[in-house]
Amino acid sequence: MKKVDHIGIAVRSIDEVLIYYTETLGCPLLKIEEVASQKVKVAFIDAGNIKLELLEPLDDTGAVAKFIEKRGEGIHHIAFGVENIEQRMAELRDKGVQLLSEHASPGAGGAMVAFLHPKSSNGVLYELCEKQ
Ligand code: CMX
Repeated sequence: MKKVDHIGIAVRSIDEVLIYYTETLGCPLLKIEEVASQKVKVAFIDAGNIKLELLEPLDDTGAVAKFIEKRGEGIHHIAFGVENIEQRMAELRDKGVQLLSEHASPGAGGAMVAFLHPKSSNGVLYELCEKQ
């Protein structure tokens, strides 16, 4: 992996925390969108050499809602930018890494995404992210 694309941060309410990122920290808001397939609303923040992705649950059943319920708000995942996601997934699978899906699926910003199980990554949820 050569590039971290973004860091995902689970929050209860984007509306409530946005001013902290934009005004207090001085990092511009890039865009807000809903990713229905992941049951989240996301806000991308420009933090210079990297983006922060604020993740707000859309309901009580998604992965981020469960994360907040169990652990509270905080760093949720680290996303590597990759060029050929299906090939990367196959390479990692061959190396014994546990992936959370057979194939990549559409994520925020029109990217194709896939996740590595935190159990096979020392307790860290990693995302692979291929921009289209
Ligand atoms: N980072 C690190 N560990 C995590 C984690 C995270 N984000 N989320 C869950 N875990 C850990 C749990 O603490 C738990 O560990 P223990 O067994 O030691 O307690 C273990 O993983 C299993 O967790 P769980 O609470 O039982 O939750 P689930 O098994 O239902 O789901 C996971 C965990 C990672 C498989 C699920 O969250 C998932 O499929 N994630 C991928 C999709 C996703 O996260 N989407 C949201 C982001 C969308 C986006 O970026 O657009």
